[in-house]
Amino acid sequence: MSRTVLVLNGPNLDLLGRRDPAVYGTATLADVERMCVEEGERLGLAVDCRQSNHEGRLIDWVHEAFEGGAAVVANLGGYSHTSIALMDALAVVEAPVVEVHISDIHAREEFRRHSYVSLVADAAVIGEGVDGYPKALRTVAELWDRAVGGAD
Ligand code: CA2
Repeated sequence: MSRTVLVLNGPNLDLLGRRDPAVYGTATLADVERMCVEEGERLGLAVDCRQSNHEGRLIDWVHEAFEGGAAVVANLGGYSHTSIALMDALAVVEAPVVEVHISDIHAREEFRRHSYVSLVADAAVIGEGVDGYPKALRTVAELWDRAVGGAD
């Protein structure tokens, strides 16, 4: 059975590499998506990358992952800190859900330290720059392998 992972990037992440390099680095979103597809090829995962600045669209994509049995790697940007609706959507995904943040949200402003996504994700990769995305995909593969192993 082919394994699909939706890599979801939320608001403002389309600006990656174009502002704030001291916090978010110089890689663009296109660079990040390429890294994810390449890591997926190494891992035997079909990687589908999407970005939106709109909460409802992100929720629809999480529902799509739920319906299709796909895993989710999610950097939901500012919505991580505010969106109970996205948390509720992610909570029903049965395949692995791994949260990513490029910066170390726990070492920044107080309002970034809480993440609703963390409450429902199976794992998180935080503060490792854009290398956190391929790492999150490796984590998805491990969680999936472990789940299959556990079912035997
Ligand atoms: O560290 C992360 O990955 C964040 O999820 C990025 C979000 C921020 O709201 C979270 O607290 C932490 C926002 C991304 C803003 O993206 C920009 C990227 C480049 C230039 C300007 C904004």
